[in-house]
Amino acid sequence: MDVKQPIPGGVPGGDGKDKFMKSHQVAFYRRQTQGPKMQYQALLDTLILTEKGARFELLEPNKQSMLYVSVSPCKNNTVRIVIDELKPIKPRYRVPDVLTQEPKCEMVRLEERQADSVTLSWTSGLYRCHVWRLPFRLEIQCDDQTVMTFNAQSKLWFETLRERSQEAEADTSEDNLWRETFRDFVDIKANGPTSIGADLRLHGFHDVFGIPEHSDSLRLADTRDDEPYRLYNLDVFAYEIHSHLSIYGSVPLLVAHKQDRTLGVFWLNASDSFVHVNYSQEEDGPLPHTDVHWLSESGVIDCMVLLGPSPAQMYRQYAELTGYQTLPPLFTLGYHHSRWDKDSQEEVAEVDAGFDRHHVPYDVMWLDIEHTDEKRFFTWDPKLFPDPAKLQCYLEKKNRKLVVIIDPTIMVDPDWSLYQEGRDGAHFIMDREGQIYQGNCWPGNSHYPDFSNPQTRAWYAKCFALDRYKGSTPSLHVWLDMNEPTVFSGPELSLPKDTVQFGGWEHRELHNLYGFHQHMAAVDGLMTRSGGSERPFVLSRAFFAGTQRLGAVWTGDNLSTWEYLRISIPMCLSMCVAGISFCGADIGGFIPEPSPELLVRWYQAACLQPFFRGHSSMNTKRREPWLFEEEVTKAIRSVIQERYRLLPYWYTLFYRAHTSGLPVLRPLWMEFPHEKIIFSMEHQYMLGEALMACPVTESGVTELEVLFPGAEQFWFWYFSFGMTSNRQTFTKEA
Ligand code: NBV
Repeated sequence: MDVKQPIPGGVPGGDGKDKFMKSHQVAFYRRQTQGPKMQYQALLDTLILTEKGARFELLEPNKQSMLYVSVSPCKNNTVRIVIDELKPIKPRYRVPDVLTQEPKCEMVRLEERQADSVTLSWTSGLYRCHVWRLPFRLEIQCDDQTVMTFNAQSKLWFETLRERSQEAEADTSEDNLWRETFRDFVDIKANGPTSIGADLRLHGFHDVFGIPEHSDSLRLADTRDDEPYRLYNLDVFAYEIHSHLSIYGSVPLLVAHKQDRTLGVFWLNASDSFVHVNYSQEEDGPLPHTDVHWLSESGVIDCMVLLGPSPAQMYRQYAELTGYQTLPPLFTLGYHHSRWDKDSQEEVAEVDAGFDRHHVPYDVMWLDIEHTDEKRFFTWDPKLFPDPAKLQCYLEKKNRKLVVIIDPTIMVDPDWSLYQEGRDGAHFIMDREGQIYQGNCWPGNSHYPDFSNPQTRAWYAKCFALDRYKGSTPSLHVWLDMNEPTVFSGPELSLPKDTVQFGGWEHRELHNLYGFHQHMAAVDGLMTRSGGSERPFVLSRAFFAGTQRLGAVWTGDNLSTWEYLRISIPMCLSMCVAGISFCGADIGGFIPEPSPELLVRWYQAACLQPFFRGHSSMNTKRREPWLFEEEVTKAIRSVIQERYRLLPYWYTLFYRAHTSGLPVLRPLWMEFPHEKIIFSMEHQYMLGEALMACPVTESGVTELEVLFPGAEQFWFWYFSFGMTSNRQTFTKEA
């Protein structure tokens, strides 16, 4: 591969891989998985009923640590389980800004009290909760059937805060609780060990999904002999395929499905987290189950169980907690043309004209980092873009928009007003010694705005105002990249966990919120810019639960191979399963060169994904649709035209997602919840309830066998409207 620029994560299969941690290299993961089993005991005598549900104490006899559990049945069939320290030496971090409102609780009744358990009920007795004393277990039952058991495997783990000890930093062993090293990086834990964990048994379920972002199958794999799924936003260029390591975004929502119920487990925690999935095996008995084990580096246990029972009810429950899909402006559902290159504004206008000349419809032109003045974001390269407003007006006359990239990094340049404002306004993240943290990224030495600070978000939002962002016009929209965030010089190419953010919290507590908070600020900025009259468009690489209410995401730096085309489908489906409908992958692969056949097949597949953008690295040949043989151009043109024909349908699906919470792309089980055979299918999927997609993702293939679910259903072939039989082969030429 010809790579002219330094590639931060290394090249695939190259030295990039060991830049990122495997679970066994992470101290809190080792402690929890290799440590002793904790025998927590529920002190049932302490049980009280409040307007927030039931509350009781927990004791771990050997450690004498006291915790409390609160169980809150909420309106809409959601049960929230919170576990925290009874008397912490200081408060533990609770994830802000993700829940759109405090869930409203139902009145709980104490149904029965026995020596070893209590039974609680709510909603006219349909749901019940049993709490067992020793070992502590918490079961949710519906109509006398157990749906979920919390702590079924006694994996509950809670490292309570302690005073800093003298031996803390002196000890350099691997087991030191206050200090951890990875490669040359030293992480000093100001609060010592703070990790938490818990297991949940999902009864009757044998298919679980969600917890993006991973480049893996739609149905989550059993991790018994494998890496757990990690949720820790990282910039992983050319990420490996079929891996459970983390990449750019995280949504801690796992969705389980069986014929008569869809259930969600929402683990509200923004620190480094792992998830183990174990499907029951034959020897475990006739009723299948799935054990899910969550482990997080810090915070509290805040776990919401969404009881469905239908997929639509489960998505309504999730949307009520974290927000509904934003309704994107219509133009954003059209085709986007992007390229990382050094084009001038004349050259950009020339590319735009090419689309018209070649009759390829498109709506949005994109500019990557080279458009800036030496990577000072919110500026323009004076030579390449002497009059950026002129370019935007030129595009706007054709009703087209411009999107520019904004990385979170602010170049350390004492002569630059934005830098001065950030520094003087105390808007940057600090290092553990109390100095402004300095890391290396595209601008060179950079500072990182602390978007967790509401004042910093307000300041950043103002940077998008038309009179402040020189050269911007109302038709300019935004692309947020590198917001995991990326630090070329940092551990795992990111911010050190011991840097310090708003309120004195260590970055480790809220790492996965960094991009989400920047996304919030940018959306707010564009909203304010239009006085609330226009819906903004902001694409972000990093994401978290709740991102669906802000904008779009994409799957980052993929490669131009058939495997990456194939994996783009389960990757997008998994995002949709986790509530983020506006997602897509770089068409053709970011790098290196797709063959013409791959490129055409990629357009065809991407046309059936929500965010439809061609993008490529500057280290590749240009890919404007007319730069290929006539038949390739023709095929690409016809796919893009097809997309525009379907635009009203896309827009309607987004409106539905916006009002009901149901994802736009749906695994087959969402539409055909009773047909077991299709539960793990990822190659065929539904676009809303009316279209089924089955793209070609292999070289040389022109025929596909398609399964038509729904015994009573009539299916029509989209291209001819002819009726189909139940299992049929279709021919689709490239
Ligand atoms: O800004 C340059 C690229 C961008 O084109 C790409 O889409 C992002 O995912 N960016 C990453 C930084 C460098 C990648 C090697």
